[in-house]
Amino acid sequence: MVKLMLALDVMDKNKALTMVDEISKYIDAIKIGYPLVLSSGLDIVKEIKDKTNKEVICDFKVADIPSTNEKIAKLTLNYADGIICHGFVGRDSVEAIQKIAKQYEIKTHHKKKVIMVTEMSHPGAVEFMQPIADKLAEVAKILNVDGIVAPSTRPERLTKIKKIVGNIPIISPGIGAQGGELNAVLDILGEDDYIIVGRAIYKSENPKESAYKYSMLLKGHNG
Ligand code: O7E
Repeated sequence: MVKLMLALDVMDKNKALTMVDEISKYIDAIKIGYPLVLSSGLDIVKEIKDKTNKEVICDFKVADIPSTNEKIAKLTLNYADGIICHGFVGRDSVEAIQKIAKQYEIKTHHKKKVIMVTEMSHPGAVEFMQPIADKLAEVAKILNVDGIVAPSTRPERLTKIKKIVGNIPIISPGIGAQGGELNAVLDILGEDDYIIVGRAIYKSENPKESAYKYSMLLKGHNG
């Protein structure tokens, strides 16, 4: 079954904690990015992990030289189950994060995922990212990363990128607020893949009901 990852981009710690209390039973994973960490501190990652016991992925879209990427990965993977990085900076930068992930896996006996962005979901991604996205997907395959990010806003590109990466799980944002059509995307994704939904849940009038609705649609589509 395609899984549901909540993009918890709220900028208030209490709101974030209340939100996950209410809806964590309807979601499979939680993505924490700069809006929440910069407003609440990195400790929020541990707090949410402890509270929900869900898969927690830090979306820091890491894009630096290998030695700086290593430092960011060390701080992040202490508590998070995974980290999202960019691939356009080159494979050595991604490998630096993979090295730290492996070390933490040995230390904690838990899987630590390294997820690489190929093509982003916003309109501007066609300018610079789309022309190199297939190549990035090929690199992701060679590096055998644990997941790649590809857009729900462009089903034809999602299809192409999925074909390139094969069995590497896809994590796909763009459903809801960005206009991506759930049914079109569910026809492409498989059981190891995720959709990311943010505003359509946390900004809706009733986040609990909205999360429940998405979880039912995913279940329904998968029979
Ligand atoms: O549009 P929303 O509110 O459903 O939120 C989508 C989330 O996915 C948000 O956190 C945004 O930063 C993220 N995202 C995209 O929207 N597009 C992308 O191409 C990539 C991401 C992302 O999360 O990258 C790492 C997975």
